[in-house]
Amino acid sequence: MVQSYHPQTLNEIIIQNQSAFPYAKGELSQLLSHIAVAAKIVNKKVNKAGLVDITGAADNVNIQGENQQKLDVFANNAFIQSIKATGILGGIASEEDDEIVIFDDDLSLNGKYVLCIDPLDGSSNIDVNVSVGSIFSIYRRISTPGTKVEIGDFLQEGTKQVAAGYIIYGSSTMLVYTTGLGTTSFTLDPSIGEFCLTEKFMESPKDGVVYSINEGNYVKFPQGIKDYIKYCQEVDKDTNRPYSSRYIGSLVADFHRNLMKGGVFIYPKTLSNPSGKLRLLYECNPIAFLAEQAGGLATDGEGNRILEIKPTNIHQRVPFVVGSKNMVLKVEEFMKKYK
Ligand code: P6P
Repeated sequence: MVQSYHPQTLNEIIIQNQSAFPYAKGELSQLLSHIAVAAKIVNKKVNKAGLVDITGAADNVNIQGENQQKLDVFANNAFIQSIKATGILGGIASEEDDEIVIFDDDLSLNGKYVLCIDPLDGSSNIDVNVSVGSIFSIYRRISTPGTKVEIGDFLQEGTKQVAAGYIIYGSSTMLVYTTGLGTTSFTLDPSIGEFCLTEKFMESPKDGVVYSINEGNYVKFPQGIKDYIKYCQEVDKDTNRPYSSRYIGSLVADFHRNLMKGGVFIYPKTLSNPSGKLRLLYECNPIAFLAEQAGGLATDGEGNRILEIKPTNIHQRVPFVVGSKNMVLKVEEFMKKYK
């Protein structure tokens, strides 16, 4: 008897869910499908990075003052071109573009959504073959359809996201997304070119034994963070301490491991960077949405829920504490002592 292989694909799951989505009428499903197409295009390049002349800097610098890696530029173009083709999106705020990218063709002017994206997060790891990722966040526009989207369409609180997700280009390529109905993961099956369902309604462990932070910045951390790191390193059999320190330097990879196994990721404010490093619109908000949908928490380390922060500019940075609920609460406990 020949076994039939029919995995549930991303498109099937999106369509199943779209009926539960108040105003999708298929547009959101199309948007997510086009994001998946762009992800497959990026995946193909990322997997060959060492073989073709695509690694290394693209000898220009982005607004963050960071060397744009060639794959950054390629990934940015891949997502913009693939998503613009849908005519559903009015524009994009990207880590790689100083200003919002407005689509002014007739179809896109009536687009109901806008996208915030980090097309290739952790790109400095590309040359050393460490997992990198793409992170996206989708909002309904609040400006009048039929006109060009405006900056206000992008500066909405994270609670207004209609969908968010990431692709992790690792030992396997996975897409993890949410539309507010739980966090769902898919794994790319290269033999059929489809993202196939891996896990529905992911539940992040409430506790974990991994803390992720760049301890190279230790001397610049707030005292509460220093105290928390020492807490993680103290011996306490009842609470499985000392914990393990795991830090890849690629947000998507660090977050994905902690989402699956439990753990807390911390990129706090420091003396030199009082707003931290990570960007609210296209790193912290989408990751926070996914974390909360999986039972986790995401704050700025000072009791403010990431998703409730009102953005003031598209490249705004915020301090970021995200992951297992009880571990985020413990970080907050230490930080509160010095509030
Ligand atoms: P640091 C990558 O540049 C990134 O934006 C995240 O992916 C990652 O978590 C963080 O920066 C790493 O920053 O300062 O520890 O190298």
